Amino acid sequence: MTIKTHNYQATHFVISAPDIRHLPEDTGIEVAFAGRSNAGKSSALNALTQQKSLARTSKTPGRTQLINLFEVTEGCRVVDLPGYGYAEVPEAMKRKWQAALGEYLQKRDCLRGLVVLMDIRHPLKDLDMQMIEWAVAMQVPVLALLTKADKLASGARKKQLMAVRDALTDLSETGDIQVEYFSALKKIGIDKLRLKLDTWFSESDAE
Ligand SMILES: Nc1nc2c(ncn2[C@@H]2O[C@H](COP(=O)(O)OP(=O)(O)OP(=O)(O)O)[C@@H](O)[C@H]2O)c(=O)[nH]1
Ligand SMILES: [Mg+2]
Repeated sequence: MTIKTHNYQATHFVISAPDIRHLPEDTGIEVAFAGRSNAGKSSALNALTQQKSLARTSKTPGRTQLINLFEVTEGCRVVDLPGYGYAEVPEAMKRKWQAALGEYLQKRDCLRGLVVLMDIRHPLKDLDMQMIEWAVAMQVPVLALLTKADKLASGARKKQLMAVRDALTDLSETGDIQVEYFSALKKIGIDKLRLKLDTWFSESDAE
């Protein structure tokens, strides 16, 4: 398989959708960014695309409540999913966007890779595990990014990476899971993210 390099800087916004019925046709390839509220999904997308405000970031968790879809190149899209697990939002609102998230993950056929973002200081919460287990069950490959790595000194950072890899060893036997650390702020791990996306976009091209 040859891996095609994509120009992520050319990524542009397509649509914000409340649910999958409002998304464009389910063809081509999509890679979704999922994670708890405030984990750094939108920041990672901006770092990837070298655009300051392609995806909206916020200090207030729960900012991204819609499925935000961006096109890298024709047929290759990245998706900023609503954050999960934030307690301080009204119950009805939480249910609505959690439902949109679940529906996207289960029904969107063109989903070919899942980037699960977790704050390096608080990784592998219940909902993160559920997300990764779900992806393994659906045979969707996972790139787990330990975000805000700049918040830890390099020793602690490596230790945390090893601990997360260790905790995912069993799941890695059945699933395709890679774990790396990442910082949108200090631009750490962006090459690995880019390479993974290039791989996923190329693999599906060949089908
Ligand atoms: N220090 C540091 N802070 C970061 C990094 N990435 C994101 N942040 C901060 O973390 C907060 C949340 O970032 P977002 O990218 O908005 O997080 P999100 O996962 O999209 O959040 P929701 O849209 O609410 O689900 C913001 O205040 C960011 O500035 C990073 O690499 N380092
Ligand atoms: Mg966001």
